[in-house]
Amino acid sequence: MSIIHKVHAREIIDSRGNPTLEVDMILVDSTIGRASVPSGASTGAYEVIEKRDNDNRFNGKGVKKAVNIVNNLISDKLKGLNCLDQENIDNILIELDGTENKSNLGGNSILGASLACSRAASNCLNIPLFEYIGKNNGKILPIPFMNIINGGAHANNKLDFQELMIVPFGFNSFSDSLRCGSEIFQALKVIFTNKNLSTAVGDEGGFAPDLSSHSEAINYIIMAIEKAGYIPGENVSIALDVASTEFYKNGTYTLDGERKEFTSEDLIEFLSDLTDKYPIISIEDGLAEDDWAGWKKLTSKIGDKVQLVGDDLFVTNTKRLELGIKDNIANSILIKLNQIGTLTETIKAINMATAASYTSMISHRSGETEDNFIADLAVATNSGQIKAGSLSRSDRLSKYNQLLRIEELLAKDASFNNSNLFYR
Ligand code: 2PG
Ligand code: MG
Repeated sequence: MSIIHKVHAREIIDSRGNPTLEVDMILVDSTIGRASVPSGASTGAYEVIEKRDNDNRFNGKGVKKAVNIVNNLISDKLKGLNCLDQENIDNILIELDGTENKSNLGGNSILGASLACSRAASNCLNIPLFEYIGKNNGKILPIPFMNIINGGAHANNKLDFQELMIVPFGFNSFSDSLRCGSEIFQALKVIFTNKNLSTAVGDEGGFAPDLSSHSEAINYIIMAIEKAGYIPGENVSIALDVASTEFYKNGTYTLDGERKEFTSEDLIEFLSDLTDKYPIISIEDGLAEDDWAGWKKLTSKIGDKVQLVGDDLFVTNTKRLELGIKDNIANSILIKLNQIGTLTETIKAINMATAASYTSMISHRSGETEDNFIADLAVATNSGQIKAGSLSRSDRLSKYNQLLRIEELLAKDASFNNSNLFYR
């Protein structure tokens, strides 16, 4: 029943109009598990490597080579194995690739097969994915971190910070929290319309108007929270993804939006001031992936009151996370399946974080598909936090909508427990 018959991939199109991989794992009893692979814009240097064609199709971004690898090499290797043994399948994929950064088969080929395997397993057992992955222990619906103003590499405005998020934490259920997010999003739209600011959206479905500074953007968010009838800092807080690696060069952070060049110390001061002024509970990639000394200072300065999330810094990699934990760097890890390439390694990173009292936030990529795998992953691992973009665009809402279904399914067993959101 749970024996793999074949693995089949195809090239599909992602939310930015670029090709990506969709993989079907077909079992001998004809059960199919399907998964697709997301793709980042502000990718960290230490992420696994995507296999792209680099030819004349799709500006070089085609994934026919990856399709071929899945349909031949990977399919041949996995045929006859049991899809219920996820760790074994993932280890075989890792060995078959044989490189540290998965550049041989490509992180996308490997991840597609790995995720399709867990879907095939849950379909074959006829249980929901979150129950299968979480071995029935996943009960916590995550707090959504919703990116309602997009900047950086995700929009063509002047904001250097990539994401300004609302965090509706003070609610009894995920659905109430989502409703709050939606109401704030609509309030912000009215505010921008009245100010003659653009309400066109960026890659993650958040507004992307031209604003003159980060403070101005945050002030608009606060206005929207209040206009929607909520209380900033009481039940809705603010989170940032600075994505600072994007504007870090030769030891200098250049923030066009602030018309200034910052040293590491200047940026720490700037971020620290923002957290004094505004109800900011979480800052992701406040400093660049290679600025470990800066990270150490930032953590000792505000790490006891603000969640400091390592994205490009840790790249869902236990080796980098382990170094960070030893060095007291950050206090939280962003979890992206395609940064590391298999489900097993992803779960290990979450477990390592939890064991060290670091929080974990399950994350989408800026290039997404309709696949809502991360919603199930967030509940399965009781991570308690998810970031899946704004309140528009179906590639973003597919994750939040899946969480509504899971909440309904878990019914009274579901908890929307924000106890791991220490920093507020
Ligand atoms: C990030 C992500 C997702 P990207 O930096 O956290 O929001 O962006 O997928 O472009 O790396
Ligand atoms: Mg990030």
